[in-house]
Amino acid sequence: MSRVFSGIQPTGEPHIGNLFGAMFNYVKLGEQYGKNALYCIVDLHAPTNPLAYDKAALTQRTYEMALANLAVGLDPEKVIFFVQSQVREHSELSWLFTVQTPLGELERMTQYKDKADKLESIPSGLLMYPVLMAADILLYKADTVPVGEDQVQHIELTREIARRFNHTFGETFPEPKAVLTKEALRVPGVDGHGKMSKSKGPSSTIGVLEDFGSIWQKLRVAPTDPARVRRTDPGNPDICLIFDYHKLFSDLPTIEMVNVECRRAGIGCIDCKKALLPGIERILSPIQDRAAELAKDPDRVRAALHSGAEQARAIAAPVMEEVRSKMGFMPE
Ligand code: AQP
Repeated sequence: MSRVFSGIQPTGEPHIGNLFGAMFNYVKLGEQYGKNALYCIVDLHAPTNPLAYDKAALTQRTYEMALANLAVGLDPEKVIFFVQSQVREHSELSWLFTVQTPLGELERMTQYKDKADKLESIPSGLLMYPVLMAADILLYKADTVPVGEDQVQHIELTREIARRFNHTFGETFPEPKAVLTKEALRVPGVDGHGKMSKSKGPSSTIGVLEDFGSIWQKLRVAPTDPARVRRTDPGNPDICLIFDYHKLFSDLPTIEMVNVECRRAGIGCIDCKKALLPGIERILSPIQDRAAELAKDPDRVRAALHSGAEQARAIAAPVMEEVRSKMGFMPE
């Protein structure tokens, strides 16, 4: 039996990188897999990065992340949707994997190196992040993980952790594979500095629930092809993040028009950015409307998460029993 697992951190507002890289895929795979699709707001990951963790905001961000996913179309009646910290087994399995994972494998992770570079004091939790992620996935014996390209190295490590456990303690876990959305491998940040990321703050992101006026203010000043100094200079859409966004939001004739006209200086950058707005509104408006509707009844959202945690625990508990027994711990 095949099973899907994926997680999303409540480290800020969900953005269009999350939407195209992961959230749309959650809905699509959820329709196929039903209760064998588990989606989790991975709040235990949030404190691993001190620059992104905010104790006062964590509960609210967790709620907002749930709301956004439901608004995008995740149906908690059909899939299992829950909050990681409400299923204690994630932490337990994470520790049992930690004790088996060589330090060198973790130190090689590029996300760890990028984040550690920005910190004066590095919490060991930042290094252990991919071990917790492996526990998240393997706790449900999931074999299919819809993620953005930034997580592929972590899935490789998860496979390694599963292989090592199976080799030492006997066949237990599948070796999961990443499922990528081809058109949104790595959505660039609107500030032009690397991938769009919640933890970099609102200057990097276009929020799924963001007001269109605010989105336009960000797009208006977003960097484009740096070689295009004057309106009459031809541009190169292949290195322009606005063109990347067109490929996500616009219809084919608009994408084609922008591609051709930019190269022959037939369209200026501001007009090219304005041409993006109808596509953004077409895709985000219905999501924002649904979110406004759901926000009228926050208790319903919380009840859905609570029920999701119970369903997740029902799968996780026997897996933990199996792991404890195979590792030689005294039965309760
Ligand atoms: N820019 C992106 N393009 C495509 N996919 C993306 N994902 C994240 N950013 C992009 C995918 O979204 C899912 C949730 O990942 P996350 O919660 O780690 O998202 P984030 O915005 O990257 O969050 P943070 O807090 O800012 O994390 P860091 O600091 O790790 O970047 C994943 O499937 C991810 O691949």
